[in-house]
Amino acid sequence: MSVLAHPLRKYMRKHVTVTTTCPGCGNGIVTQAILESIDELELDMDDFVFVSGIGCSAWIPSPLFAADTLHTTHGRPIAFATGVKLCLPEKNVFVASGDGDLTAIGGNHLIHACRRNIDLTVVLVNNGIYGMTGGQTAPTTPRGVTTITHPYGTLEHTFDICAMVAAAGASYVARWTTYHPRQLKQAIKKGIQKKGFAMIEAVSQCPVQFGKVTKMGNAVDILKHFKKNSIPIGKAKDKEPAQLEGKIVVGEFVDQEKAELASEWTRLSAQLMEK
Ligand SMILES: Cc1ncc(C[n+]2csc(CCOP(=O)(O)OP(=O)(O)O)c2C)c(N)n1
Ligand code: SF4
Ligand SMILES: [Mg+2]
Repeated sequence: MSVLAHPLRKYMRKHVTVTTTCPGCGNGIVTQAILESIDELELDMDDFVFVSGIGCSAWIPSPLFAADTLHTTHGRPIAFATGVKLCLPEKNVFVASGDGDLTAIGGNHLIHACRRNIDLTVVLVNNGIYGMTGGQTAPTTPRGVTTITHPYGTLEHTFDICAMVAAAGASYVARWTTYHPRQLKQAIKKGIQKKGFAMIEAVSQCPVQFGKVTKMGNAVDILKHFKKNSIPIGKAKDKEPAQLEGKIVVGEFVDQEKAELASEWTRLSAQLMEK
């Protein structure tokens, strides 16, 4: 009996045959969206450097992707990616990591990369929790949810990551959920093609930790929740904040052209060398 190969298997390292991901985790859908984007854009994995931090979502590119991958320390993928992009400006430098990694311990790196408008593509997997370490409160955990670090319910408000990244100056900002894999893929394709800082927030399901603490149930239940509660940005614009409570506003928030750090840096270096 012949075994059919997955059409995206060619983008994965041959010796990697197991995954750390739990059954039903949204990371599989995000992985597929990233690899399909590269496939449809007909780009070469050799032209990419993938960078991730620490967390379940940080396992998306590493060790799976057959490319240069940097699995860095918690909160620091954007700092590493910034260094890579400035040294190798011709590369597509791609960060995939979690909401805790990129908005808690790594929050400052995120906003300053937006401000600098360095040409990185960031897929920020927002599962609303610290998944890998057992379900602690993240800056994205809905207020009132009981977690292992907030046994009486978290009193903290959550970040609107897209609003924060847009305000910090990113060139491209979009949000989709794992219920919207095609739109997610299209946004990732635009993010890769954008010359500037691009952040795509992928709202994703962690049935094991988030599903447990919110009592939202399994992966299918959480996907149904995404389906029911997502609202396109065009419709959300006419609503009052109270009407958007608990809703996930999806779509493109920013798509603009502006001066980009790595190319400005390259231009300045060449100019100084001539003197
Ligand atoms: C300096 C440091 N602090 C804390 C940790 C423990 N730690 C590892 S991953 C993680 C949170 C991961 O959450 P997130 O980025 O949302 O990823 P997920 O597992 O949910 O995909 C934490 C707190 C660490 N590895 N290093
Ligand atoms: S703990 Fe959650 S985020 Fe981590 S692999 Fe399992 S389902 Fe995914
Ligand atoms: Mg998380």
